[in-house]
Amino acid sequence: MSAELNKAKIDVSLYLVLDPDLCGGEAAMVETAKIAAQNGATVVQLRAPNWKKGLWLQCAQQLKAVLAPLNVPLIINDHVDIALAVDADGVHVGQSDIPVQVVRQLIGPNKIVGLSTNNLANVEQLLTPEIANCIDYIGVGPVYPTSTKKDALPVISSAEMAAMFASTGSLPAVAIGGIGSGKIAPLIAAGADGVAVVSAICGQADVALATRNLGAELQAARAQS
Ligand code: TZP
Ligand code: MG
Repeated sequence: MSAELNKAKIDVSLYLVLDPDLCGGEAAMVETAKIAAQNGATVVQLRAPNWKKGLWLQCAQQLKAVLAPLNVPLIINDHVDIALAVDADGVHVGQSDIPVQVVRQLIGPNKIVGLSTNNLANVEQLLTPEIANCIDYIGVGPVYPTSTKKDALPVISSAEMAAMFASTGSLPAVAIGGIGSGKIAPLIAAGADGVAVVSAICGQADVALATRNLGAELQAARAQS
């Protein structure tokens, strides 16, 4: 499968990464995902680094039930077994997780595989056909300081970020880290295909409004660049 074909598999425009603590618990998190998906989020990832697998499975099932009717893909962070168990749309891994070739082998050709990158070398390593054909999009971050991920890597400089986006070819690239109101335009100008957010949606008093505002800012940034 070529990277060109992969491109159609996911719209990374407004990518919500869930955080159960920021959302205020599991039930509130599922509701947050639903409202965000109804108001413009184009993809939702379940990410819960501290959870036991039982809770992962239970919540992933609930998320699948609310997101599938809205045609918004559900991506599972790290855990291929959970993704397979609930027939999720894909898996997202980091540089030190299961290699993307193995994820692809396990999850099959039709699911979405995403990979986090933090520097130009990470992106350049993906450009061999063997690896590029295993992934459908990359995350690029952190692009701004964030307090949501305690072990976040160093913030990527504007110059390196632009070089990373320029190197991805047709592979969709979504920026992540510290993105909120007023922060989107420079990322789109630098070449990002979309923005991934946690705290700009999770825990917001009005999730629908927060999501719509981010979507409007994204559209405005695209119109300008
Ligand atoms: N990966 C890199 S930064 C980050 C993740 C999961 C957290 C982003 O959270 P926020 O609240 O959007 O800054
Ligand atoms: Mg990971």
